[in-house]
Amino acid sequence: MNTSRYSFRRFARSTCLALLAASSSLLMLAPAVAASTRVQDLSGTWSFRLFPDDSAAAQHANATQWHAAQVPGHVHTDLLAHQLITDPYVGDAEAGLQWIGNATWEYKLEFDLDEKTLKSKHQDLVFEGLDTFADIYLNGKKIAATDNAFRRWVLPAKTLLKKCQNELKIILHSPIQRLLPQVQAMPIKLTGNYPSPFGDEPRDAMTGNFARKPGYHYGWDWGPRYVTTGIWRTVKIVSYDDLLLQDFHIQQDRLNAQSAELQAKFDVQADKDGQIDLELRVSDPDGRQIMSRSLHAAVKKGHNQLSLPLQLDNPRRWYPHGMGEQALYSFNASFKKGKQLIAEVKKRTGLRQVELRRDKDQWGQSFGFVINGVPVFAKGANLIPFDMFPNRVKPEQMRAILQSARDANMNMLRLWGGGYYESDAFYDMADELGLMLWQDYMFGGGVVPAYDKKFRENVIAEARDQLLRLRSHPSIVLWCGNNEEETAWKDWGIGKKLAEENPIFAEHVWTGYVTLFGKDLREQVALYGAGVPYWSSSPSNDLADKANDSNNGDKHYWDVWAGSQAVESYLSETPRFMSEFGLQAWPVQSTVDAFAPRSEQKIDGPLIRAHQKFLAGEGNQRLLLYIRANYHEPKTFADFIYLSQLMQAEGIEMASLHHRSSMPRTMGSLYWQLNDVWPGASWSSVDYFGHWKALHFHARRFFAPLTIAALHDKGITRLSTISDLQQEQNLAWRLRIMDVHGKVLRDETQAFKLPANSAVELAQIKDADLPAEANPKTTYIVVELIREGKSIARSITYLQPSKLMQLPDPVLEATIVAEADHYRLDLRANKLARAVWLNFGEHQVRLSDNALDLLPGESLSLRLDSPQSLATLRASLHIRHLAQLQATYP
Ligand code: BMA
Repeated sequence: MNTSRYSFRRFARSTCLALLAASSSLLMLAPAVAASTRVQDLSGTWSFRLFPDDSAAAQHANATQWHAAQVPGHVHTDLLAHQLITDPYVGDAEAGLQWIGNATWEYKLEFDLDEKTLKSKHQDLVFEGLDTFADIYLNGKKIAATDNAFRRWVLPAKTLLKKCQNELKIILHSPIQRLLPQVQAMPIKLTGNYPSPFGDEPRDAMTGNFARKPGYHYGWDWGPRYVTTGIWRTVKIVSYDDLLLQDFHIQQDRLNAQSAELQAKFDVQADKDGQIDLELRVSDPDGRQIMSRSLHAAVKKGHNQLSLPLQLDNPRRWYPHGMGEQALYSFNASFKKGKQLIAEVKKRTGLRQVELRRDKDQWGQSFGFVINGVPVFAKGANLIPFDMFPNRVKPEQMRAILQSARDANMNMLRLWGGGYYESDAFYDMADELGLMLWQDYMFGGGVVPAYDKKFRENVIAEARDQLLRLRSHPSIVLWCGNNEEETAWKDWGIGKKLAEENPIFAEHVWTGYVTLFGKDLREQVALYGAGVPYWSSSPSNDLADKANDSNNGDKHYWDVWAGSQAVESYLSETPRFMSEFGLQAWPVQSTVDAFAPRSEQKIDGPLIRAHQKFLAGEGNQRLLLYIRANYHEPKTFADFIYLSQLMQAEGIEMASLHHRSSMPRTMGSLYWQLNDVWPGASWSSVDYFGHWKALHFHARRFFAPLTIAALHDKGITRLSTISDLQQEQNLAWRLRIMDVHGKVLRDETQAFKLPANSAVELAQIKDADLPAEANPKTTYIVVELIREGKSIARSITYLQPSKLMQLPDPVLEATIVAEADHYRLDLRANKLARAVWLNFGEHQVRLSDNALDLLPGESLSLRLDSPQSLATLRASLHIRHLAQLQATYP
C-alpha cells in the first residue's frame, strides 16, 4: 500500500468528507473557458434511489434504497448494474420495465470543494446534459428546474457552496407523468409518433412530442421503449475570478487554394475594465507549428468580443472521404493577465467551404452539396443512436461503426432527428474520417407545440448551445430543422385532419411550425453556424408548397417497404437527393442468439416478435412478402436471416446504383439506416454489435468511387458507369451474356473515356434482343469495368426473380491457409454461385469480403483475420448459397 497516499486520504477524511470529488485542473478545452478558470469534475460515483414517495415504491422496495450510480449515466443502466432489473435487451424484458419511465428518481453527491475552487470569485455549477425534468438542490436549496435534455445548464453557485460536505441532489421526474396532465387537458391532441403498446401512457395522450428529450426513448420502429432519465452528461464546477473566456472559435472569412483568411474569435466576460494578453499558435495537419500571433487588448466590464486576424498561404483544405485529405489544423490559445497564464484553449478545425446548391433546371430545383467548389454526390446512410442508453457507448464501438461507413465508401451520414446531438468524440471522428454530416435538429416526427412561445425559446436556447459546441467541425455540412414533420403535416393527412377538427387551432399549430423551423432555427444557424446551410425539414423543399417532391429538394421514398411496392419501383423514382429509403433485414445469427435461445427463434415466436418493432411485431410478414417475391421460402429461422439479408442487400443496391446512375439529376443516396440501438430486426446494414449484414458488403461495392451498373426493369437492362473521381478515366467495359453452367453467349469489350464526377449510360439491352438460346431461367448479364486490364467493378443482372431460376450446385471449393499474420480463404465456384455467405458461427472472424456472386470457374482469395486456430476455422466454416434453398437442391 502506498502509505503517503493513505495518510493523505485519512487527513482529508478528518478535515472534510470521505468522498473527495475528482481533482480539479486548469481548463484546457472549450466551450466555456475562463481566466484562472478551474474545473472540479463532479462526474463519477453518485448515489441514486427510487423516490420513496413514488407510487412504484411498494412494488420495488429494493430500488428505494440508496445504491451507487454512475454519472454521466441513466437510471436504467444504474438499475441494471445492481441487478435490480433484468437486461433490457434480452428476451422480452421490455413490458416489465415500463414502470421506470413513470417513476421519480433521486440522485445525490456529497463533495468538498478543492482549495482553488473555494477561493475563486465565481463558482458555476455546470451540467452538460440532464435528461430531462430535473429539480436541482444544492445544500438543501432548490437552484433550478430543467426541461431540456439537449441544453447545457450553467448555475451560479458561489453563495451556496462551502468548503466541506456540500450536497448536490437531483430529482428526476417522469417525463410522462410531468407532461400528461397538460396533454390530457388539450381538447384536441397533437399527433405523436409510436404509441406505447404497454399501457404506461395513454394512446390518445402521447407526451413525447412535448418533451425536449431523445424521441427514440419512447419506442421507434427499430427500437424498444425505454423512457429513461438521468444525468447523462458531465457535471462540474467551473470557477474563475475576474475574467471568463466564454467561447473561442476560428471564423473562416475567405478560403481558396491560395489562401485562407481567418479570424480567431474570443468571447470574454469581464468583471471590470482591464488588459489581457492572448497568444495563439497554429499547427498544420501534421502537427507542425506554422504560426504564432499575439494580441494585447483592453477589455471592458461586461461582454467583450476580441478577434485576431490570420492568413494562411496555400492552406490544406478539408475534403470528404474520397475527394481529398481530411486536413485538420490546431489552434492553441494562451490567455494571460500580465505574466500569469490563466487558461489555455485548443480548437481543431478543418478549412472548407460548403454550399447547398439549389439550381433551377429542367427537372425542377436541385439539391446537392458542393465542397470547396466541387459538387459531391453524397453516398451514405442515416445514423440513429448507437444504444438506447447513450453513456454505454464506448468510443471504440462508435469508431468501429464510423470506420465501417468509411470502409463502405460512404462520405455522408445523416444524424436523424429522433435521437440526440452526439458527443464531441463522435464529431471528432467524423472530421478525421471525412464523413460529411447532415445534422438534424432533434425532432423525430409528428407534431410539436411550436405555437407555444416558451417551447420555441427553449429550442432556440438548445440550438445555440449545440451550434456553439459544434461549429468548428468541418464534417457538419447541413443543419436541418426536423425529420418528417412537414411531410407528415402536408402529405400524411395530419394537417388536414386537424383543420377539420378545429381550423383555428390547426392554423395556430402550422404558424408555430413555420416560425420555429422556417425562421427561428434558420436565424440561429445564420448567427452561429459558421456558414453551414440550413434546411427546414427532411424531406422538404424548404417550406415550398410540396414537401416530399421528387423534382425539388430532398426525398424520403417509402413506397417500397412501407407501401409494399415491388423493389423494382426504386428504378422509377429519380429524386434530386434521396435522403431515406430502406429495406429491413435480421442481423447475423450470433446477434439473434444474444437475446433469444435457438429454440425460441421462430418467425412468429414471441421473443422474435419482441425484437421486430415494425408494425408491432408484424414486420416479419413484410419481410416475407419481399423475400417471397424474389427468392425461396425460408424453412428455418437461419434461412430467414439469410434471405432477409440477401433481399435487403440486392434491393438497396438496385436503388443506390439507380441514384448514382442518375447523377447530376440525383446528387445523394442515403439509405435508411446504418446502425442499431439494440439487437433486433431493422433496416440497418451494421448491427448493434458492429457485425456487417450482407448489405454493408454490397454497399462497399455499390458506393465504390468507380463502378458499373446493370439494372433490369420491364424487359430492358440499362448499363451505366459512374465516377466520383476528379479526373477523366481511360477505361473499358466488358459485357458478357452467360449461363449458370458457364456457357458464354456473348463477350464484348469496348474502350471509353469516363469524364470526371459523372454518370454515363453505356447501353440498353432489351430482353427481346438477347441471343435466341438465352434461356431466362439460366441466363444472366455480366458487365465489368476494366482499368489497365484489370476488372475493378462488376454488376450482374438476372432476367428473372431468383426463385424462378434453375440454379445448379455451384460445387464450391473452399480452403483456408495461414499466412504471416492472418489467414487466407480461397474460394472457387465451378458453376454460378448465387449469394454466397461465409460464416464461422460464434467465432470472431473478419473477412475482407462476403455476400458475393461467383461466376462459373471463378476463384477468389479473401483475407481472414481471427484469433481462432486454423483447425477451428476450418471446422467451423459454413457456406450458404441460394441453390441450397431451391425445393429440389441439385
Ligand atoms: C423513416 C424514418 C424513421 C423510421 C424509418 C423506418 O421515415 O424517419 O422515423 O424509423 O422511416 O420506418
